[in-house]
Amino acid sequence: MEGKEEHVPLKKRKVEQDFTEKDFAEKLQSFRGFQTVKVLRESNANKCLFLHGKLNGQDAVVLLEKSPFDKEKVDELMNENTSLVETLKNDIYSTYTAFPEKSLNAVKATLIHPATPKHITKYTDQEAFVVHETEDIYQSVTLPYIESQAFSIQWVYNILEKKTESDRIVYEDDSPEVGFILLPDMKWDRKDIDALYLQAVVHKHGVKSLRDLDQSYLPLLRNILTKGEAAIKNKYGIPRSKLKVYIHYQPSYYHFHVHFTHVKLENPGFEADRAHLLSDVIENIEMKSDFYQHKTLTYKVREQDKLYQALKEYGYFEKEDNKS
Ligand code: M7G
Repeated sequence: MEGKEEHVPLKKRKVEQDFTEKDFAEKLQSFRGFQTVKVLRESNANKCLFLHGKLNGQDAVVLLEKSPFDKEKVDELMNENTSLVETLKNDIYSTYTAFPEKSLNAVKATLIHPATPKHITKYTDQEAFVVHETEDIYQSVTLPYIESQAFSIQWVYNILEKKTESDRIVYEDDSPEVGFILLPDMKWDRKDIDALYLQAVVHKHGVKSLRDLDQSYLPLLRNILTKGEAAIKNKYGIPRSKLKVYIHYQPSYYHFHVHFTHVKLENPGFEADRAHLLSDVIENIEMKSDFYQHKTLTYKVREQDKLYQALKEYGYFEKEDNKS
């Protein structure tokens, strides 16, 4: 693999001794003196490489991400300055390795320095596990875990009480039973319409997740879907057919909320094993009121998630892996 070949010599390279603290304090001009300790994560799909290294004797984390193409610069890309090396030719098909000029070929680099052990863990690839959460596992492990955790959701209450982000509200239905606040998600820059990402946070307290939903919540769910979509069409001109409206299970916080994203947004949150389309959820409950109390729900946990620890202590993985 090309990427790997490029990075091996880095590890072997000798640290340059003439790099002083003063040089670093002034401005980092290159990675001269950077000594790679470990590749923390590599993703071909996301075209990124996260490294732990030493810089100036201290721990550093470097996040390297290949930049997306800029469609405004197509003319600069498609000319004689981009050299080609042919890698395959077959009839009318040919492939090349293309070398565009430097400015069109940038890599975004984020440096955390000095990095703490927490930073190193945060960017380390963690082992993932698939959980088939039955009704019984939910009652025995997940529910007690949710109830025992003091999740900090002050930021949610701040939104609902209009203490923060009130100037960003796109739409509000203030009914305590079926009402919600629709506002931009923190992940959205609020500029790129193709990356639109809004969140509906319900006024009603006590609805933890998908697991709690039954037919008594149908008015709430239908209200969010129809009024949320209408508000987005009204404000941004984006129709239903361009929107993904879904709920995460497991969510990262247990106050009921719904995600609205543009169909073009390839966000990692919309994973087949975590996103449940709101329209499907409504239909499932219409067919069977207690569908989500009984349904086995499948999702992924990572080894440093507290839920992973709780499942492990319960012996879930041992039983699961002995089934096959
Ligand atoms: P989730 O489905 O619980 O989990 O979504 P995820 O974070 O793994 O997707 C929570 C959503 O809340 C995420 O999309 C966050 O970006 C968003 N979010 C988190 N915080 C702390 C804030 C905040 O303070 N303001 C806003 N507007 N969104 C937030």
